[in-house]
Amino acid sequence: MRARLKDLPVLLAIVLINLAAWMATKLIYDYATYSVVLNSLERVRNLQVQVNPQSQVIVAVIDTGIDETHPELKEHLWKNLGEVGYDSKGRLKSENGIDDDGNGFKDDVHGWDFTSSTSEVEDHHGHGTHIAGLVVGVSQFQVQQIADNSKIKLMVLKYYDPRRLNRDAADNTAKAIRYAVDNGAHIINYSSGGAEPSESERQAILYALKQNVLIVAAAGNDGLKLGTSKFYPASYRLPNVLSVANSDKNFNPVKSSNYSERFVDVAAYGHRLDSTLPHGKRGYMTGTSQATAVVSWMAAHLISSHPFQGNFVWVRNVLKNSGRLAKSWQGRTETGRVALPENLKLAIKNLNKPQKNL
Ligand SMILES: [Ca+2]
Ligand SMILES: [Ca+2]
Repeated sequence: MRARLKDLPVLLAIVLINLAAWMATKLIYDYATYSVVLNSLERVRNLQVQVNPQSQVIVAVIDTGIDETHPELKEHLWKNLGEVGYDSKGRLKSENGIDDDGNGFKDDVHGWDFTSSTSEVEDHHGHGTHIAGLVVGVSQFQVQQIADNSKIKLMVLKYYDPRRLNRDAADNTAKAIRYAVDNGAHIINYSSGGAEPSESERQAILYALKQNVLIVAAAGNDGLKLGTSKFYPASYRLPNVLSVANSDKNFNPVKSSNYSERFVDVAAYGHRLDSTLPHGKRGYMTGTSQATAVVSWMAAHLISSHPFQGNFVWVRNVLKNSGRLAKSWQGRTETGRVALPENLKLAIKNLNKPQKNL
């Protein structure tokens, strides 16, 4: 039935009421949408401020390789997930001779040997296996302070093999640093160095700096003051290199350790430390190499125990400044401190306390 003319005001009223109802609904809906967006933004903002502690911390150990079968180390080996499991032809990705994850390296499950350009990372020296043990906290004094080291994973990068001399070690180091950065290492442990600078090594460290990766490096074992004497990478004095001197457990400098108020950041225990050795053994070694590995272990715990700021500067500063002040180290490192796990634990506890709004 068609509407008559006299019904027009009623019809108009109905239309107006419906229009008002639609607008009100839209406004409510828009406000609800707006609230959802606001809440989402707030959540994202909070996430940016509070990144959860890492479920695992990957430390790239640039050294002489590792005993992959050592009972104290095998559970700590980093796994490149793109090179495990089976390929489409049913072959093991770890052994098929194919670069399954396309990172430029074939079958690199635990890391890479830059001396032979293969994924074979066996340690024919012993140094790398000892350092790897300290990075995952196997030494007696480490276990006494922090027993659970299960979150620390080792990316094994071999830059030196005593069976292959005349290879450019610094060039291998540079390649290893780039591999570590590209494949997700949080920290790079470099318990080595040399008196000559290398432009390729320096460029690789700058590459790590851009990607926020910390390099913990040895101060060297010449018993010299760094300055006129050089030991690289410490002597590059780059902001993402934390250089470490060797202290005995009475907080005295070990005579063989290099030192400098300007080129060495901090000291750590590195004197007669027990750790893993090839063929499933254990043994003692001394040096700034060992002290460096202890600091990398502490850096890994810091990253795994506290909402990570994603910034090497923060990690470096906490490690440098939370150590114990020691008179015998005044003027011998920048901080005059010895980095100790007990002090780091205290620092983490304070960092994790709820912050009051000022
Ligand atoms: Ca690969
Ligand atoms: Ca493969």
